[in-house]
Amino acid sequence: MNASPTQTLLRQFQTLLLIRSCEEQLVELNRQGAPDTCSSIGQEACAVGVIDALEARDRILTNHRSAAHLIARGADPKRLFAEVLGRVDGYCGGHSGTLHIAARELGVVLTSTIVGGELSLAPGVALAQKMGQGDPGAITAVFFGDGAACEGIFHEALNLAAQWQLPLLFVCENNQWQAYVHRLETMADNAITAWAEGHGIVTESIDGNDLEAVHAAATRAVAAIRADSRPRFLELRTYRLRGHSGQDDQAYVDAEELHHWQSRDPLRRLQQRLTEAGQLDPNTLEAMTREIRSRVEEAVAFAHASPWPDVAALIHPVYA
Ligand SMILES: Cc1ncc(C[n+]2csc(CCOP(=O)(O)OP(=O)(O)O)c2C)c(N)n1
Ligand SMILES: [Mg+2]
Repeated sequence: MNASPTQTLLRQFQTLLLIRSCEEQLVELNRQGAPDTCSSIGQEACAVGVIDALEARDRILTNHRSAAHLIARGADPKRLFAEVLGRVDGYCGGHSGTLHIAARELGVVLTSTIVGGELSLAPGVALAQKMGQGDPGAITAVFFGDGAACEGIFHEALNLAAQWQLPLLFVCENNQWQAYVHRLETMADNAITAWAEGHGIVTESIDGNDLEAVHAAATRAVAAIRADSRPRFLELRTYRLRGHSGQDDQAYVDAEELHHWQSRDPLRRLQQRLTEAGQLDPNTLEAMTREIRSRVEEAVAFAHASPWPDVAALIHPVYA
């Protein structure tokens, strides 16, 4: 039986909460000595809105803020945390840490910590699909940041995708920051979509903190790609509410700008919308939060209990 629109929205809200809770826990694990992570706190609606518009047959490439994309795709927090802690039960057997996770079973081909690395490989994955690899009609989605859009590889990827008519969805999470540099120091305000349109690609620029708007735009783009096997481009305007990585104190961030975006927090907005529509009451919210908290605690315990990889096996899946 198909889920009702309300059930779908509640499930999506729950995924936003799970992502937020997992990422806050990863920051805490880092504070306790685990490897550093780049969280996407404030950007969760981008991950859930787009990934919910994809199908299991589709492929995903992402960047250093991949935890949200992985969880939106159904990653098990236990295996995600085990990977971050370098344990055998992680998605890559503990070989990748936080910044390189690939998960074949989820169709996540790559997490690239080389900024723009995901853009260099995504046209190849989409070309393979076009040439008959994988399931018929499948497409590729590539997530990247506004900083990656300032690199030359961005234009190479757009050019090939347009010229070869690749089934590729470009998703730029424009979170206003490029590590410690504000994006307006490196690009004109509305440069991103103009650049993509210069390559002849149809674009949409969306409020990336509005889950329903992101999901609707992604659904339109995915349907269009499947119909004509041409790329589409989404710019999702959002904000990195936390620092670039784990323990960054954001001392360089303009307080007024941060407050402005905090008031547009995608979780609070969807919570308010559901509450006002009578679809979410405080008891349900509390039960959801409690369940997610215990899932995250179980995941931490699981990861800590998972064994370290055998040293002799460390070089096995290494090809270069
Ligand atoms: C090729 C390359 N240059 C520089 C870095 C260092 N670096 C890591 S993340 C980052 C910022 C990237 O900004 P953006 O693409 O907007 O992604 P965001 O971090 O905002 O999600 C930089 C410069 C890197 N990892 N790779
Ligand atoms: Mg950015």
